[in-house]
Amino acid sequence: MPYPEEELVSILKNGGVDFTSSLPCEKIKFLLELLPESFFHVPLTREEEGVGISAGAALAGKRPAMFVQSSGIGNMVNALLSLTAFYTLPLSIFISHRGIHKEKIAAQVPMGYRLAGVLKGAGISYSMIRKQEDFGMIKKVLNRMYKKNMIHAFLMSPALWKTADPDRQMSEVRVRTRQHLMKKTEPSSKQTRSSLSLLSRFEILQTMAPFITSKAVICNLGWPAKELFYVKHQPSNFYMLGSMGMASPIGLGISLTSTKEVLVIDGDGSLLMNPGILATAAHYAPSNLTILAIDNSSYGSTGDQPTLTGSCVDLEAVARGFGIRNTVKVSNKRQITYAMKKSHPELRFIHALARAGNEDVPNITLDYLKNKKQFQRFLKNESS
Ligand SMILES: Cc1ncc(C[n+]2csc(CCOP(=O)(O)OP(=O)(O)O)c2C)c(N)n1
Repeated sequence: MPYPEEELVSILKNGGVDFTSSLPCEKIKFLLELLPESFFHVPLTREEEGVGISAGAALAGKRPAMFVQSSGIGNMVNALLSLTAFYTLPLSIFISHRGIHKEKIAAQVPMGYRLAGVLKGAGISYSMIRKQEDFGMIKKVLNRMYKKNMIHAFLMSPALWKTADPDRQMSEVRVRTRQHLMKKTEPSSKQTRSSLSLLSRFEILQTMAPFITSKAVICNLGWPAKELFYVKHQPSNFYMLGSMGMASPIGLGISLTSTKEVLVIDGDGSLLMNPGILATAAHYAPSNLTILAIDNSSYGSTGDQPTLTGSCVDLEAVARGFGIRNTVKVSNKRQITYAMKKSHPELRFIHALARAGNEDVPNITLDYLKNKKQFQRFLKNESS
């Protein structure tokens, strides 16, 4: 009996899908690993860009399919309506439907529960795929929607996947995908990552921890938040649980309205999703703001799928290009300690190179509304 991911890929091939793009969700990590070797596949930096890329491919006669998390639909709706639907172009969207089945991340619930309503409101047809037997209808729907130039969404329940099966290690496929991406372009920094023995995200957080006391710390969603909570919880830490790409915007908002020293701990995947924030931050250049990007060249929280910082993007150069003048690249404990200790008379961007991998730490036990309250209390007490 093939894994459901393998069966789905074969249905898509038979259904004529010939162009794919994706932005990861942990629940479909095994499915995502099959895409590059089965189809032409574009790894995305933001779900919305996939709508545009798919529209271009459809104009050129392709049958595009996208693979995204339910949260990503929120990033796509305008382009879906004013581009794909407006020009009657075909697009199938395979959605990892979060927030509805044994969900552990509370922030997935609001979008997950409203997803069907959002699609309905947008006039986008959809099918619920709750079990492997529901795969039977996919081919028929694909035939119809590609023929009629429609958008159709497939809402795939997490109940479909056996992600917890310990025998499932597709790391060879992942390594091949990463090597394929790496080959496309030379790394942009002179010193290649492979020549450095890099720290993990967890080790970087441990190194930084003594220097974040009493700072307003905005921590990126997913594994970074869990690791920071474990390494050093303090009432001035704000842990994101959702809204990927919003860590630096939240930090900028606080730095513009508070006298507190603000530290954003962002990730490469999240910054690539919303890089424009670096331009906005550079424009205001608040001296009380530090954006620290822990760049592990991967979407570490969803299964280590490679991001483009492993191939063509140098985030420090991006920050400089957007106008942030005070930037530094760090890749070992000494450099991190020095950067954290140093006073900074202007906005700064610290680019911390890291190796991939998460530390096995427990979930955050602090309720998110309590976290908000503690954090607001800290911000209110301007003198502390
Ligand atoms: C709009 C949206 N798309 C996808 C996701 C799923 N997701 C959660 S965390 C994450 C990876 C973040 O990667 P990065 O910023 O590089 O941080 P890392 O986990 O590697 O530390 C992804 C893709 C999401 N939460 N929201």
